[in-house]
Amino acid sequence: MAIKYEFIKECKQSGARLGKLHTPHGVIETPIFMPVGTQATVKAMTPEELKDIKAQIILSNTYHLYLRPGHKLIEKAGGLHTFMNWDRPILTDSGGFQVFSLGDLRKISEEGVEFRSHLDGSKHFISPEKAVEIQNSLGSDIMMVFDECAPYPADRQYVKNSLERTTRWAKRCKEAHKNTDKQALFGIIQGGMYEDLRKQSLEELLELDFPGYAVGGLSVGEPKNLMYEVLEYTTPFMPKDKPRYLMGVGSPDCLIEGTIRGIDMFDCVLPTRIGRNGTAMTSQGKIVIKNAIHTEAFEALDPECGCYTCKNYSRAYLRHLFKANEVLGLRLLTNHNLYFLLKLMEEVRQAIREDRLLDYRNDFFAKYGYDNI
Ligand code: PRF
Ligand code: ZN
Repeated sequence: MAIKYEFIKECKQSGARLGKLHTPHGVIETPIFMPVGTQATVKAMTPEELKDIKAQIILSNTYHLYLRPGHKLIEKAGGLHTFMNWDRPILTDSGGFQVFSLGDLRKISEEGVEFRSHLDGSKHFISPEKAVEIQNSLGSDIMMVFDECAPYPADRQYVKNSLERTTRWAKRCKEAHKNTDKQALFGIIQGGMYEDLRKQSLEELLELDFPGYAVGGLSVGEPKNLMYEVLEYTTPFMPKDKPRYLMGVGSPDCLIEGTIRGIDMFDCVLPTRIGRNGTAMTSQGKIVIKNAIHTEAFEALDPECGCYTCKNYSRAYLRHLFKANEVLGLRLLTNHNLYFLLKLMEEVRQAIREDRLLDYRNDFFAKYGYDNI
């Protein structure tokens, strides 16, 4: 077994879970936020900087690395950890979600997905077996099955067919996966916004006995309350002794609400993406650094933040960097946003430890503003 989930306790106030995930590259404290390093780099951050802000695990993408530089090259380099100089855990997404996002550029069949590269238009085919082969070459600690994420909205029959195919693909992924002692393969629950279909998906996947389960197909354009509802009727049936991962979700409110509903792992491009375009998440809500109001603001981005950016630079300086298109500006905002979310999750874990996560949530939203980003 590549990984082991150690359940520590449940928050008496909220039911949220505190745990530890043991992986071949170290232990992760859960609930956790995973910064996204799509192309074998968390944009604008060195691995040392990621360690300084206490990132415990990062996510990377099968689809992108397969197209460029190619998984065989990364295998030759000694695997993704060595290639990118990151010695902590890595989770790779299967490419399913990225390929399905290509729209007209792809064709789905039972065998797999044929698609054209977003880089040069060349033709490719990814099957469940291929997605596993690529992830085996990359050597990630946690691999994801090749799934189909249904769009929102989608009718029941479409979602049912799609989840049933996802189950068949999950089975093929499991059969193709040989490196089970070094790499854990997680199943992905689909089923859209239909309660019975979520249950069906989970039951089918449980029979395949994966070491961890993700909830996919959420944060695809549905209202947040609908996403919370889906979690409420899905997570109670997920195994208590295995990690639960909510894919592609990472706004502060969703991290807290997801944790309250029993999720252990999250990932999202949000903090890094908005950081690069000049938006900061702070304890008082979001700040758009280019706004004129910050021209002469010589105070920190977030007076309550202990990150490198907030300890050393003013809003006025950061605004200047963004106005002048200086690369340091986006490095500093990325650093701050990731620190902010990682710190938020540390506080969430502490609140679970002390059985006060609902109080923590209410205090957080009173200051941050609910649904602010
Ligand atoms: N499947 C996979 N990756 C994902 C998703 C999914 O459903 C989502 C949904 N928000 C994000 N990333 N494989
Ligand atoms: Zn900061």
